[in-house]
Amino acid sequence: MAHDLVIVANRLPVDRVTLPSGRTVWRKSPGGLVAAIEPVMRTHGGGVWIGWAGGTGQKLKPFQDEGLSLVPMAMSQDEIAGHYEGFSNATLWPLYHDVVAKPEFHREWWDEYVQVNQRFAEKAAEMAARKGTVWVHDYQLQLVPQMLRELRPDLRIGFYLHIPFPPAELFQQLPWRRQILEGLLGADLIGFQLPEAAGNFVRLVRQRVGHKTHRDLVYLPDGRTVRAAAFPISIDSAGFEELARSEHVVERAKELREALGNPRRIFLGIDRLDYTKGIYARLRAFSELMRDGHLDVEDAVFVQVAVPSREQVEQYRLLRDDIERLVGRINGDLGRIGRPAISYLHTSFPRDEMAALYRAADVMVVTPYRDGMNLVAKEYVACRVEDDGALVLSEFAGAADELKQAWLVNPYDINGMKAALLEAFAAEPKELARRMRAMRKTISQHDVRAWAASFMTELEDVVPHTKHPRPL
Ligand code: GDG
Repeated sequence: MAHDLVIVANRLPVDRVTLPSGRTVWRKSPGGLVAAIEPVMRTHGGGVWIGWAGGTGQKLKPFQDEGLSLVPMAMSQDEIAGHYEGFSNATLWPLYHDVVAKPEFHREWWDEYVQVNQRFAEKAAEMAARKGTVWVHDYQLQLVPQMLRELRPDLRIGFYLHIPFPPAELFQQLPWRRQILEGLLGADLIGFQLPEAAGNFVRLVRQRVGHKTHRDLVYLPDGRTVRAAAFPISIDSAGFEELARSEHVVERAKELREALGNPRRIFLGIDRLDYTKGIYARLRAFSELMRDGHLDVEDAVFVQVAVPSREQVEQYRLLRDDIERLVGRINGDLGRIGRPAISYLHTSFPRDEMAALYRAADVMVVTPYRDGMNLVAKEYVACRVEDDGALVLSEFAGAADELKQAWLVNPYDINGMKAALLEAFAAEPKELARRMRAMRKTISQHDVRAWAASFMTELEDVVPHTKHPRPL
């Protein structure tokens, strides 16, 4: 069946899980992309989502899940190692995040990346209706727009990058930089989180590929025009707010406080266990405040939820060891019986439990070294229905562009972070309310529906293959 809207993403919005009984079921997967796109599909009357279902080898048939049409793509062991764990998560991910970790360049990984992108493009070409719209997502699939355009020039193609797009000084390290730029230029509209990222892309296209550009437009020799612009992503604000107000979540938040021994203040971090998120530095900052006597385990506890992520990639395994060693040391040095300084959980939770944690936490600490947006920061704000609670937020998260009333910090500056944590800890209710009200207003006006609608509207405005006047 042909579809007017095709979403192409690395992952499907569900994971295939094998239960202890041996039965396999589909479970909604955690992660930024899923939370953002699902409402879009529903408001566009269906459409189809193409993506990997996790796991190896199995050839699965297209199926429906809670009203969504899903097309699973099979990945071989070699493809997972080369495309997913390798080129996507050990080359592009660190390169696009300020080389916080050293990117690895391997030619075999690149070959797998090309091969997987080609297969995804072919599947999208097969599923899309004539003159339909295809929306491709994220760094794992940057070659799909060009490959798809070659197969189906009739389509309208949009691409959205969820992670930062680096400045030329970093991007040009990539041996395959030109192929990536040309791959993206197959799209009619390329969306980024922030204007700086769109600017980085346009500058690189001008310098490296030699195309004419004017502001956010790129003029291709074949007469096509490509637009590169910022569309900051958001969350289902009303949905989170409703959840936060629900009786069971309010009750659960109280239980959580009690379980933690009713400390005066609860600090909270929730992140995928990723080296870009700055978990180690934030826990150190917090522990130094305790060590120096500014905070006490009777007053404060830090709840850190570290969601398991990319566990086959070496850097992630090393990071887990580092963080768990640090947590053990901090609790060993500073904790008392029944009163750890850090309550550390290496797990993921259902949405209700996340909302209860957001409600229970007095200070939310989000300190990535670099982050495309960071939805956790926005979700916290949406859940603070009483206009209380403090957000400590890294300047290097995309969210800092909008959440200006947070305590903004430089995560490389441990003393600066300590000062901000203390201020947030001690802030007066009036000050908290002033800041939170302003942030809540921002979040309620820019939710994920508005984000998707503005991207789709701009994409639909693009008329493929018409010549736009060139600037003089
Ligand atoms: C990438 C970019 C960008 C987390 N743990 C659980 C859980 N989550 C949900 C959160 C949130 C999402 O996952 C995480 O999104 P983030 O934005 O914080 O981070 P990334 O995963 O790195 O996302 C990022 C995003 O894409 C969207 O464009 O903002 O910059 O890196 O929604 O709530 N959800 C549940 N249980 C968990 O344990 N249910």
